[in-house]
This record gives sequence, C-alpha cells and structure tokens, in this order.
Amino acid sequence: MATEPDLHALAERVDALAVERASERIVGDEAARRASRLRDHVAGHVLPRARSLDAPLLVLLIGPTGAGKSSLVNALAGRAVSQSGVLRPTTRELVAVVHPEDRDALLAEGAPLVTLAGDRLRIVSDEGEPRGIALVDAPDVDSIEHANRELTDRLAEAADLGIFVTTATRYADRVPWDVLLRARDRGLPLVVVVNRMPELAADRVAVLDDVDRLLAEFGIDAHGLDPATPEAGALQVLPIPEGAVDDHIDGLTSEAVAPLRARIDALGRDRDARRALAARALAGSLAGLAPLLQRVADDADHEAIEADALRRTAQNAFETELASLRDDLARGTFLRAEALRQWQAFVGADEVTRLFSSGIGKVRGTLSALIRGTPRAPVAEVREDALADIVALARSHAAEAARRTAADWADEPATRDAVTDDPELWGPSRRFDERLTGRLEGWVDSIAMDVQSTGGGKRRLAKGASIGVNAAGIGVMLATFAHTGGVTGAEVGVAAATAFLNQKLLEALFGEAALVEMIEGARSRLAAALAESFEEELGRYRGLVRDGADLRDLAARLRATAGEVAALQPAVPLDARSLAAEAQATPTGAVAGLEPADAR
Ligand SMILES: Nc1nc2c(ncn2[C@@H]2O[C@H](COP(=O)(O)OP(=O)(O)OP(=O)(O)O)[C@@H](O)[C@H]2O)c(=O)[nH]1
Ligand SMILES: [Mg+2]
Repeated sequence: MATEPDLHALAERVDALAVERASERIVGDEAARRASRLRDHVAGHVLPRARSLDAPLLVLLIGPTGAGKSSLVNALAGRAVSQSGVLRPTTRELVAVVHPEDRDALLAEGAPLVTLAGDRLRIVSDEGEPRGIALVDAPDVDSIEHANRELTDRLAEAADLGIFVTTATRYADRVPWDVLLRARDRGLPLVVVVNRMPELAADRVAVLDDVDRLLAEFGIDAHGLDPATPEAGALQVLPIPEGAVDDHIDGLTSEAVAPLRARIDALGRDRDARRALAARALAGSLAGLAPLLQRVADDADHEAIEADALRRTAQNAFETELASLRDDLARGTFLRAEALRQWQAFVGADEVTRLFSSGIGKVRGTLSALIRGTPRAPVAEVREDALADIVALARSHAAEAARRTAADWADEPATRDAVTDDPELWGPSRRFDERLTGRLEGWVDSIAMDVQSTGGGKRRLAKGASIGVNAAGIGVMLATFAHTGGVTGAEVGVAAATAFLNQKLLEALFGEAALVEMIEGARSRLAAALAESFEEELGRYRGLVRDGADLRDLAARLRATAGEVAALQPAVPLDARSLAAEAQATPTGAVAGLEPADAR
C-alpha cells in the first residue's frame, strides 16, 4: 500500500512531465488538447489534492450558456453575486463564492483556481457561506468565445464536484455532453440540475426519463453529492420548474434550490464529509490519470514517427541533390567556356607547351623562371569565374532540395504552417552564396598551400614564385573538375582540350603521382565544403520538427509514470463509504494513504 509521501512525490513527477509535454509545440489539435488537459488536471487537481484534502472543495457549475448557472449560484448565495442575464454569454470571468475564512486558502500559491484562472478570478466572500466550500460560477461550456470555453475546460480539470446545469429543452445538446464525458473520464463527482422544467407532469417525467437514459447510456454517475446513499433519495438530477425565478436576487427561487442548498450546507458542517468527497474526487482523478498519461504517451510516439519521416524526407532531398551536384562537378561541363578559353590560351601558349613537352627537368629553372618566360596566367579571372560557376551550380541543387522539402512538408500538419509562413524555406537560404563562396575561397587557398609544399618539397618549384604557385593552384583546381578521362565525341571541345593541356602542364610540373594525390585531396576537401553548406541548408528544416528520439524518450517516461499511477490504484479506496469510515476511524479524520503531508 502506498504511503502518502509516495503519492505526493509521484504527483510532483507527473506534474513535471505534464508541464514538459504541454510546453512543447504539439502536432494535432486533439493531441495538444490532451496535453493541456493533462497539465491542467495534474496542476489543478491531482497535485493540490495530493498535498491537502482540507483545502476548500471546488464545486463547479458547468453547462451551456443561458441554462441558469449564475441564477443558481445567486439562489444558493441568497443574493446577486454573479450577474445573470439575457445577453449571451453572460459570465466571462470566474466568480468563486466562499466563506471569508476560506478566502486565503483559495488564493494560496499553487491553489487550483489561481493556477488555472489567474486574473480572471473574482472572489466573493460572505459570512453566510458554508465552510470549506467554494462555489464556482464559470463561463458556458459551448461558448462561442474561445477563451471562455478554454477556461471552463481547465476548471473542469480542477473541480472536486461538478454541478451540471442544463434545461428541459437543451439537455441533449452535444457539446455539454462532451464535457460530461471528460468529467466522467477524469472521475469528477457530478450532480445534474435540469432548469426550466415543463409544467405538465407527463412532460416532466418524459424529460427526466430521457436525462436518466442519457446518463446511463454514457455511463455517467451523477450521485456526486450522495455517493453513500444512492437509493435513499440521493440527489442525482434536480429538476427546477419553469418560472422559479426571484428577481430580487437575480436568480432562481430559494425554494427551487432547497435540496441542493441543504446538501451543500451539510457538507459545510461536516469536515469529514468534505474530506471524504475530496478523497473520492482524488481517487477518481487518479483513476482517470493513468489512461490519460498513456494517451499522451501514444501521442508523443506518433509524433516521433512523423517527425522522423519528415526529417528523412528533407535529408533525402539534400543528399540526392548533393550527390547530383558532385556528378555535375566531376563532369566539369558547368565551367563557363570563357574561363576555360582563357586558361586554354595560357596552357596552350607555345612557351608553356614547349616547357612541358621537353620536360620540366630539362629546363632546370624555378617556377618563377618558368612563369617569366610565359604569358601571364589569368589566375584571378579564372578563379573568380570558376568559383562563381561552382556556387551557381550548387545553388541550383540546393534550391531543388529546398523546393522538394518544402513541397513535401507543406502537406504535413506538423510543418504546414512553418513552410507556408516562410517563403525562404522554398529556396536556398539568403546567405547561401556568401557562405559557400567563403568556403570555396578557403578551398582554393588550401590547394595553393598543397602546391607550395608539393612543389617546394619535391622540386623546389615554388621558391620565390608566388605567382607560379597560384597559377599552378588554379591548374590543380581546374583539374579536379575538368579531366580528359571519359570525355568523348561531341563533348570534346574547349573543356576537353583545356583539360588535356592543363593536365600535361601539371604532370610536367609535379609528376603524375604527386598530381593525382593533390587532385584527390582537393576533391575530397571540396566535397567536404559542399557537404557543410548543404548540411547548413538542411539544418533550417531540422529545427522545425522535434527530434524523434526526444519524443520517444518522453513517451517512455510518461508510460513509466502511468504504470506507477496505475499501481497506486488499489491503495486508493474508491468507495466513499470506506473513505468515510476510515476518516472517522482515524483521530485526525485522515484518510489512510491520502493523508496530506502538511496535516501531520
Ligand atoms: N422566463 C424564465 N427565465 C428563466 C427561468 N430560469 C432562468 N431564467 C432566465 O434565464 C437566464 C439564465 O441566465 P444565467 O443564469 O445568466 O445563465 P448562465 O448559465 O449563467 O449563462 P452564461 O453565464 O451565459 O453561461 C436569466 O435571465 C434567468 O432569469 C425560467 O424559469 N423562466
Ligand atoms: Mg452565467
């Protein structure tokens, strides 16, 4: 059997999990609703009740607009405390009617009403009110005003007893029953008031029979106030006749509400009965908690599957485009003819051709000697053009990956809003060119360094020949794309010719083996630079969906906690009679297993 510190500690852990889940951006309205429901339920009821069974009972009026909730509250209070009216919906704030001595408890830190309603809470205190009970008039449940509806939903998670107020003509409306079903699932004790009952006895019987039928059909037990004696005239449905209004108090007549008044007053006189009701509400809360935790865990798991699939879609798009970019680069056909022609003019010049055809060794000069006798190498021009061409080509592939990702994601609820709201996600990021150009400049510099060390170390070519190093670097850079292998037929044009001459020159300068090594190094560093840019692009999408692993981890923790809550069940007496008996048997009126820590 669980002891109450277990319960309290468990409630705090559930609370932390519920807050964690609800603070996420959740995909799907239903899942989001379940997450806030869980959070509100734990913060509004489970946790406060696990702390104390003596805090004022929250008796919440629930029902459609105009049913007479405020009129009922005024009748119970014996004066106009909450405005009733003909303008719908009338009640927009929360009115809690309490005995002055319960006011502080209602406003205490962590108390449910303050937690859930905040500044929309108005407290009316009155000496005539029963002790330990807060009667809470709330906005309607089918409110056209979203904020009202939301507030009522949240309050329904915090109540200890619900008084469902409806009318003889509206009791079958759908929306209030949705709220009642949730009340049933979360184990909220209920009472039903049917207002504006018809005058004819036969009609009254028909209405009440039909209400009973609906209650039975939905499995709703409305003996919220008299759980111990359902047979002995217990209050399940209280009918109130049409016309039973008292204009002086802006409410129903005291006579009409007398049976309810009597039961609430009796609760006010009997602390043990209040504790028993609070304990029963808590037991109901805990019974409904495990299934809700499971559902929320399921939601998180589904979301994880979807998040993983979305991320995979994006990753595939970028991987595919990156691979096809690499193919294009290897083919070398993307370089503009103008740059190639310039380079061809350089490498094809007589002086240069003579040099490499006779072999560099025979010249016995440094690279500077080589360069001195040759035409000026168009280093800056070719470098700039080639980089611009690579960037343009990469951008077109990144654009295609972005377009495909955005188009796929626009169809998914999890990402629809993000991609429709942000046109930038349909193309490469604004700084794509700038960032890739930076990387490519670093890449070209790295080739020049390679040339310097290879040439300087092996053949001392670089000595005092920085122009030569840069020119040779450009040659190696071009050789990473444009090469003779595999170029045939119609493709043999300026590209192939340039590639051929370039290759010959470089082989003469560095030797074949060293050249192959340099080119391979340059290729792999280029691949890395491009991959980094694509990764950066992909990162923009990754940030928009949650990490599946995180979600699965949360789901697992929710499930484990659901298991703990379910295991606690047998320890919580569900039957109010046994609770009441236990309460009387212990000197403090405590209920075993549910004794609040602060009461000892
Ligand atoms: N004619 C007539 N009017 C009634 C009767 N019972 C209640 N009313 C009126 O119906 C209206 C009910 O209004 P409220 O008590 O404000 O209803 P509510 O449920 O609080 O409505 P919201 O605050 O909008 O959710 C009031 O104007 C009452 O006077 C009745 O038997 N006959
Ligand atoms: Mg009202």
